[in-house]
Amino acid sequence: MNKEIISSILNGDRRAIAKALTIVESTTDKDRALTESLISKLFEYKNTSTRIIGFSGITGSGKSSLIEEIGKRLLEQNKKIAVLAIDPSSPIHGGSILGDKTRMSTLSNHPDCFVRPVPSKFNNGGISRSTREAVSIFSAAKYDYIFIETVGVGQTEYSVSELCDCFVVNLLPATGDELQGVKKGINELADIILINKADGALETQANLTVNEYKKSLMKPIVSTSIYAPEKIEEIIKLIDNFFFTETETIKIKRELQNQQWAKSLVVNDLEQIIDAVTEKSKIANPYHEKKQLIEKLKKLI
Ligand SMILES: Nc1nc2c(ncn2[C@@H]2O[C@H](COP(=O)(O)OP(=O)(O)O)[C@@H](O)[C@H]2O)c(=O)[nH]1
Ligand SMILES: [Mg+2]
Repeated sequence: MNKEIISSILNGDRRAIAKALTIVESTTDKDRALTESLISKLFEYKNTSTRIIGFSGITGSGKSSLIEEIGKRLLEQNKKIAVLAIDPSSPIHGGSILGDKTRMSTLSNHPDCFVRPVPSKFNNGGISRSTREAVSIFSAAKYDYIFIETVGVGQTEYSVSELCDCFVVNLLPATGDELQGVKKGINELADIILINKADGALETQANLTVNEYKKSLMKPIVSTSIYAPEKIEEIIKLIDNFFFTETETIKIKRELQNQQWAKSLVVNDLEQIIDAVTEKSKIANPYHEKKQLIEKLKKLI
């Protein structure tokens, strides 16, 4: 079965891709084993020219709308696009996963584009446990761009930046006091910063925000609006430019990300073994029994 699904994915077959995504999201033992053989094989076919772009910002800042506009132009360049839309706030706001799909209606209905809402129950700090695996599937299927849309809430930004080549942070025009400072973390992590909704009444404020942030941020920063095609073009140019000038940085980033990924796989497996060992033991004194548990573990590994 695996051989068949692998060749179908390599040929870009949508049904095979959907099936593989379901397998990697599943937590059953059987699917975990399948995931391992599937992804380790697909990894050999990883397309190094696939651009992985993290897109973070608060809910309602216009991430999905911007990805739709950027994506539409990339489709005109005959690119294949995948969007992994992860929204940890969806259980609270309800229907925001559906919202993502409607905001990206062109992309959702285009044969060269695959929009995958990631159910929030799989989220861990805004990042799905299986996001790396999903990226590997789209990369092997020769998608040119993979957008990972997440809600930026502190820790999430670190997690997304560990998955992508280029990290875009989407902010809104700031007012008064907010202009004074921008989170240090954003400056460190972002590769490109957007101030969105620079239209109508907010346009002046957006431009002021850009100028103010430029004083303290050393990253490309532009105001943008989904209603301004030239601004969307500008974002695409910034992304292109990033990939042309930062080739070496991206290479190093990917090596570190693979190390991190391998580490998390080991941690996951170890955790399962540790669970099995501790669950079977009657623990009277945790400190006393720690050594014995470690001995048992050593035998198992
Ligand atoms: N005025 C204006 N509204 C926008 C812009 N981008 C998005 N919106 C609106 O902001 C709302 C939230 O957009 P959405 O893309 O769902 O935000 P997300 O939660 O960050 O994905 C929607 O009503 C959009 O139509 C923009 O550039 N200008
Ligand atoms: Mg969205």
